[in-house]
Amino acid sequence: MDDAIITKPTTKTVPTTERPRLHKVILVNDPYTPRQFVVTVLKAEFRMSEEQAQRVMITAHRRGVCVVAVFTKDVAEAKATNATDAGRRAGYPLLFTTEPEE
Ligand code: TYC
Repeated sequence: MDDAIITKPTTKTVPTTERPRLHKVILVNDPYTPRQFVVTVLKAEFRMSEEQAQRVMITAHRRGVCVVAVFTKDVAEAKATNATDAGRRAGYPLLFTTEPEE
């Protein structure tokens, strides 16, 4: 008797769970917003310590921009908008932008 073993072709699915791309929040320098105001906004919106906020502020002041933190797209955009609005309400041109991480 022909005991043929029938093997079904199997396809293996390799799980490829890609993490969502993170987005950077970038602080942009300007000549008008007071340094301490920038520090206050960084502390309030990004939960930074005084020291961290000072470092980020002075880096943007010297180099033109500084990455503040990375978040998912929605969170990065919401935080950048909130922080920019805080400056706007106080009459300053303070600007936070976002861009996707490489
Ligand atoms: N350049 C501003 C000043 O000299 C301070 C400042 C720093 C403003 C960083 C914006 O993103 C900024 N008063």
